[in-house]
Amino acid sequence: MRVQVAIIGAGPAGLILGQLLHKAGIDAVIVEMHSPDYVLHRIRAGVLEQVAVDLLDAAGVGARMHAEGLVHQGFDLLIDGVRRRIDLHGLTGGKQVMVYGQTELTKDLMDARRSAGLLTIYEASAVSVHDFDTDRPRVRYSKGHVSHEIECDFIAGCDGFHGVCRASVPQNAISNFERVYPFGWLGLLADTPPVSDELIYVRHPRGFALCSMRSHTRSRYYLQCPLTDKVEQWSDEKFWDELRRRLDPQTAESLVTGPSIEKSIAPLRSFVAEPLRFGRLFLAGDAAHIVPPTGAKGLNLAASDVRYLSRALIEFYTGNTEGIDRYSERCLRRIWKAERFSWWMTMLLHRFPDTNPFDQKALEAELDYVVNSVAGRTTLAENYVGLPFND
Ligand code: RFL
Ligand code: PHB
Repeated sequence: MRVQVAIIGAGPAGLILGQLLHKAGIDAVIVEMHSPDYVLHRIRAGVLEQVAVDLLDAAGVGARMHAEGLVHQGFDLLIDGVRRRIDLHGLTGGKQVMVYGQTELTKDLMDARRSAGLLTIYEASAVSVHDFDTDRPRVRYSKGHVSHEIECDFIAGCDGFHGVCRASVPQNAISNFERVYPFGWLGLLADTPPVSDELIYVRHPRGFALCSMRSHTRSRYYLQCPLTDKVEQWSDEKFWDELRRRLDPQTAESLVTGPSIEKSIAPLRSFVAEPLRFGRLFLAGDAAHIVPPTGAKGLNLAASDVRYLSRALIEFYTGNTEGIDRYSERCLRRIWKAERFSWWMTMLLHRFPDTNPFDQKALEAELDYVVNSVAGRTTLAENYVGLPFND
């Protein structure tokens, strides 16, 4: 098979890129190791920045998101038992975010791909990338014990943190920057009405908690937990009890509990690989960087990478190589700001087992400043809704 662009991975990055390229008349195939069902049922992100919403509109997949997504103009911080609203809309000159589950977004993108008759090869095994230092890169994979080869102009590595693309780059050509956190997030999804109309980020001596949602009837909650915890140790009852303990009495009182639909533990990590381009191989999304979910930036960064990448590839086919030459630098400027913000939110709101008492006091003072100064709240708000593009 020969295509212009071979995309590895059918997560949000790969699917959005596929849609944007299709709109521009560029021929692309997606190669994904898992089944459509598996990809559709990974419960992950919930908050989209305006730039991600705009991109999904540009890709022609925004209709259901606008009909069913929830526009949020603020969120609450619950610190030392006191709830304080961060007025995103007021602090940023009218910006807001969209609460719409990654599963729904993935479904919309898959449906659009299917109805346009675009090829996605699911359940591909032994995927490998070759010759990306030439202008004839290749992708090999097996399906049903038969080996296949795709010849292309470019490979887009949208295959997530554990993917094959970043791992195929020569070690001496790439630098990795990483920080791992000594805790995870235990997430629970339930068909119960959300405890509040807006998200609540909770800092508590027992650990961080987050009250989020997917709709008016479906809630998503998270608890900071030790990395050694196993999901099986957390009955639904234990989860709800612990969440109530981390909330203020009034919020705890209004919490509606019910059986979980899903429960999982995710470790927290900050990671950036540099650069993002290796000849004709480009990394995008979680393949290139990971943020702890505290700032709700992972999916949004994946969207902003593929915005740059789609534009770069479209420009290339009109004879201009500036976009592909500057892809890495443009993405990294935005990535590092989101990395900094996600790290900062994580430091401020979580309980670190080994923080010394001075650092602890300094963090508390910083949080006090952020919440009680307009400048502090504005910094938080403008990063949360998403920084503007610099191009
Ligand atoms: P994905 O979604 O991991 O997709 C990569 C795809 O590549 C496939 N793959 C391969 N395919 C072929 N060959 C191989 N060798 C392959 N190896 C892997 C995989 O099967 C998969 O289908 O990466 P992508 O597209 O870059 O998207 C990134 C986002 O999924 C991720 O950043 C977000 O979910 C992060 N995130 C959040 N982001 C937000 O913007 N807002 C949020 O509110 C938010 N909340 C979250 C989150 C992530 C979480 N977890 C579970 C880490 C909450 C949580 C709990
Ligand atoms: C979610 O709803 O899954 C969610 C929301 C906000 C975050 C992280 C996760 O910061």
